[in-house]
Amino acid sequence: MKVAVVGATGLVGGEMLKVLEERNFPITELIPVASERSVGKKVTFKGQEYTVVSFEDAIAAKPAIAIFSAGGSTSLELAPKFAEAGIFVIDNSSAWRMDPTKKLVVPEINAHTLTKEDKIIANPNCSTIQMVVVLNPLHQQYKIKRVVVSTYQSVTGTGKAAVDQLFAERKGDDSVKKVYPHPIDLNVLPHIDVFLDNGYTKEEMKMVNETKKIMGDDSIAVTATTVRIPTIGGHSEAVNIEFENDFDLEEVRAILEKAPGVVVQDDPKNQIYPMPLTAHGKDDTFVGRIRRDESQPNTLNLWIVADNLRKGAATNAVQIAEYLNTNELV
Ligand code: A2P
Ligand code: 11C
Repeated sequence: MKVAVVGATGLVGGEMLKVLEERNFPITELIPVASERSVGKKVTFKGQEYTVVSFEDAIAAKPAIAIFSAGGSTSLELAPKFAEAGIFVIDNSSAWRMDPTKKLVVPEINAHTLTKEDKIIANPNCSTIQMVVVLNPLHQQYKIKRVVVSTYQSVTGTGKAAVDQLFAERKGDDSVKKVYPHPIDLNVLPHIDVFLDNGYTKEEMKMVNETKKIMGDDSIAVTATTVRIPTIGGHSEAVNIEFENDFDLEEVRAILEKAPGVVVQDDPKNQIYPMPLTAHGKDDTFVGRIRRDESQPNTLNLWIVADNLRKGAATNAVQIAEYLNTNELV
């Protein structure tokens, strides 16, 4: 199968190439695409060099699937052009996520809703994906009423320039472009994406709205505070979940141990709990610190960590491509 990766020179694009290779996706030809300024550059895939081409050349090469991670405005402009040419687009930007005509897919939860007609498929925001893979199996059993989440997010979520800013600050080098309004090293910014009129950030509202759409239940109340911290390994989340029904902690643990894509790391006596350092480079979502909220009934606290470039972006997108392939939709 011919596969185009649009944004192949970016942080998520690079991770897409690694994940496609590691999971042995059946690619016959890789078509890397980036902006005009990168056309002619080389990217490496399965030990072979591929030349970056323009989007026009990519469409002319007729890939079956194009995985996009090139920002919202590029996606708004280019995804329809690929789709009109009959190419399935799996888009990692926020451009199409809340469009009622587009599916917002986390394969463990709702890939079964996909059809051959879904030519543009939206990949959710990283902080949403890792939360819903844990919430969904618990929702099936106990019905979630309300979720209160606080995040601790990696600078890799902002892109290459942010990683450069963090390491430059650490070395005392003031010459790099600043992508954050304040220093990020030795600091914590309660600010991810732009502020909206309601006082929340766009990242916070993505967690609210995308969760309801993916889980197919508008009754789930979600409130979020999203925070950038100086780490690169992945996003962490402290999540407080209130259910309609009471739960048994051992049963919660058993449900999560069986949940697809979820790994339980919960042995506090031996200092075992999820961390960005240990989640880095992994495809799974890690959950620990599983405990009852003793301040009110039917309420659980837990801690979720995943590599935001992996399950939060590239891995989820490649899993959607795998679903299209194994279910003969493509
Ligand atoms: P380029 O490297 O040529 O700028 P990141 O978020 O890590 O900065 O990556 C963004 C990715 O999106 C890069 O691969 C970037 O290419 C790509 N990109 C940006 N604008 C366009 C565009 N108009 N068409 C195709 N790819 C684009
Ligand atoms: C961050 N969650 O960590 C963002 C990055 O909507 O896909 C991904 C933005 C998105 O900054």
